[in-house]
Amino acid sequence: MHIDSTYHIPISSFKGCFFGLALGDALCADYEGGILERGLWKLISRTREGRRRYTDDTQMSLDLASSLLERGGIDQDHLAMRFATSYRWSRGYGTGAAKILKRIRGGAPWQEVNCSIYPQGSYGNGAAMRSPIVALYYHHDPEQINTAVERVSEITHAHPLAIEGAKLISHSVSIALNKLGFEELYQELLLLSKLEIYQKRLAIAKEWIDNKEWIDNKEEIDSKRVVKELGNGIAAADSCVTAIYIAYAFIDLPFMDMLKFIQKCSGDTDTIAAMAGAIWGAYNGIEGLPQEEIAQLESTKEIEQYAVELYGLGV
Ligand code: AR6
Ligand code: MG
Repeated sequence: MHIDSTYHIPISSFKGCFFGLALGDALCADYEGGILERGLWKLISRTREGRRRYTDDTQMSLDLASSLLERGGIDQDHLAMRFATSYRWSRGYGTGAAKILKRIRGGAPWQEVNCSIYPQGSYGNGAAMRSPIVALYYHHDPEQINTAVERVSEITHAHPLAIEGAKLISHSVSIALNKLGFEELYQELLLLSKLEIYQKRLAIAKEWIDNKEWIDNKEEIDSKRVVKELGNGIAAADSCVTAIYIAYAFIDLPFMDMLKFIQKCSGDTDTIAAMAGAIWGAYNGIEGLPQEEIAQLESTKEIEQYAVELYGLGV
């Protein structure tokens, strides 16, 4: 990555990334899936203290941050057990991921269960949604990101599509932390991307960002077109490029406008918003996020503390 070594990443970018992820997740969870899922989430979307609850995206990101900090790096067995002990059905985990985590909690080694539901492992976006934390941990040494993402992902998501999606998201966060634009991001992701579906979708995103028609003409971005060409599903291939595109399309616009657009796209709204939120927050810093919404979120002290500790590693 061609990073300007004179640029000093502020702590605000770390907080922005972690809070952007959690806010995107919590504020878009109401909009995920069909009527039943939305109805159920409305019932449990607040904690007893009235705080806004987040879902598995933020939970796994907190688990990853705590394990990395505690172990001083990636300890896959420790991380697998941390993911498994935090598992609660009420956080809305994917069905395959839920089964894997329950088996790990029951004592099965992660290496034996990560391909027990699907022979090649899960291609869901569950690895990508936590991958921003890898970028924060390795911000002083981005060359480590690819291998680190592979090791963090394969515990629950061994499929190449899930791993490549997670790498794209992690590198996007890294680029955004360094305040670089979409052109630099695209060049970086192009070098990294091996699978055709990602290459195709990245090229579409690039064309749309280059054209910027919706801004010049004051037109809205067409959500139907985004869904049709980039996807809005739970598969990593149907959501990672979508999140990257949306984050950069809205990079100079308000965070809540971005979330409203993601809600309009429907589908896996919370995870697309978590990934886009992490990228947007890394670029714009915590000052850009709606403070009144942060004040209502659960576990804000924990998120803040992890962001500060992750930042401290590179200073
Ligand atoms: N073959 C067929 N279907 C698959 C495969 C595969 N190899 N991999 C995944 N699926 P999962 P996640 C389908 O369970 O990625 C939550 O809301 C299958 O239908 O690994 O951790 C999160 O917040 C499976 O149930 O979950 C995310 O938004 C589904 O993809 C989302 O769910 C999800 O894979 C995915 O979370
Ligand atoms: Mg989700």
